[in-house]
Amino acid sequence: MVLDGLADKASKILAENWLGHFTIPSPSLYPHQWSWDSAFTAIGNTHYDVSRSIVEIEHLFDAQWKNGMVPHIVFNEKATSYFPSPTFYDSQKSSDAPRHVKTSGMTQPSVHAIAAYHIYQNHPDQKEAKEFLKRIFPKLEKFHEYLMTVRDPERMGAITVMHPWESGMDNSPIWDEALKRLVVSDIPEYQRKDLINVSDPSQRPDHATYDRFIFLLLTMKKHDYNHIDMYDDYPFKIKSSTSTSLLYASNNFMLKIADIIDEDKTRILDWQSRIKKNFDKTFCPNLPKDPLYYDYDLIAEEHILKQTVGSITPIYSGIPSKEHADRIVNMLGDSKFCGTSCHVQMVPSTSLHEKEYTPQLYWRGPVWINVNWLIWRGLQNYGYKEKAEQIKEGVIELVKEHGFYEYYDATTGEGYGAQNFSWTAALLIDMIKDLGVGTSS
Ligand code: 2M8
Repeated sequence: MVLDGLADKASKILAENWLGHFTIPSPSLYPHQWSWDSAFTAIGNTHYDVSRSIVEIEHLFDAQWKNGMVPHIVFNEKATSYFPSPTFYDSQKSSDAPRHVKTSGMTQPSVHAIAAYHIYQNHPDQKEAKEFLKRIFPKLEKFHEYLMTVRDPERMGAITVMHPWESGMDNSPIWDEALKRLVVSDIPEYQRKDLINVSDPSQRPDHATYDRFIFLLLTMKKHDYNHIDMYDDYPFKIKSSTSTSLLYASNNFMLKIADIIDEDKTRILDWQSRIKKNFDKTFCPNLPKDPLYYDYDLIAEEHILKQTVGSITPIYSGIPSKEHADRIVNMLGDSKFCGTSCHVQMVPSTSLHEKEYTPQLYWRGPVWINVNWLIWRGLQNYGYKEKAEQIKEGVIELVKEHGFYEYYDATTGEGYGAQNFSWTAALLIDMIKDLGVGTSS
């Protein structure tokens, strides 16, 4: 079948990007292990080589910090084609950082429990799968505890991202105002490598934005990556609806895992009630008029009213009531979310009606496969079969017609950014196989 052929092609890309202990997101642009990329890739690999999925997740968690943080990058010592380098980060200034491997000093969304559950479900040997769950469960719980404490000292049941890179949606207009507010100083000269390793550098973040990314990194470094000590005076603190709802979804998978391996669920249940109780209050300020979710800027003390894919992703978590989900799904029919006006009916990274919308620019318009995979599963969970199918068909069409790109122009379907991109390949496989594992509630 054509689709099986496409899935096989995707699995070859994953095999090519596999370095023995982890999968690089792409050969050119991203030569290290990235945290949420690894989880998405592990999900796809469960259909072809589940042992690779286990090695991938365990390699990432082998670099977990003593305080529980899972770093967003685990460096591949042999690779020199990415900036910021391990030396630039110098994250071992923190006594929490591991000593046997170099990592970045910040984190990314917690989607690894989702991957762990997929590994269990798709593993041919349940005994081996349970052994893996027993090894990984305490590490996952420690990571989630880190997020619920260090990244939520306010106890709002909402995760603070302290750098756009922590959101995974780096260049989204969500961060624009907060970045503009920064008083940037003392940045040494640095050489960006992303601009050399991509076919069209104008699709990457501009220099002023990159200076701000580096400034925030250096601010963390000045504080030895001690996010507790720096928190009060730190200049960029955003409560993220996507990071928070993904933690909630991951916790739901942790509850399933705890049942399988007979672990205590008390703490997880407590986190879940804290997140759920506050979620709409924190992230949905214009209910009942507007059902979309918006991040909250702790420093400006206001919501960031930009309509982006992050306004929709919480549908994956199962947090919205059915009635609320109905209203979100109705909005997906609107042209601003590519209801009818685009090449494929998938959710663009930024609404077509926002002034920042740019069809080719990194997280500011194009369609990304990972967030659409989350929305696809969320739609399935609520029973919106037809809309879910449109998204799946969109992913298949994009890959079939244009190749395995990092992101795609929503209006033309053209692929941009890195080629042979791992999570595009991995999540396409999962969508084609569609074993229905992604139900989080
Ligand atoms: C992009 O982020 C990195 C920084 O972490 C970069 O632009 O250099 C984002 O798309 C992020 O979500 C992703 O994890 C990473 C690797 O694919 O690339």
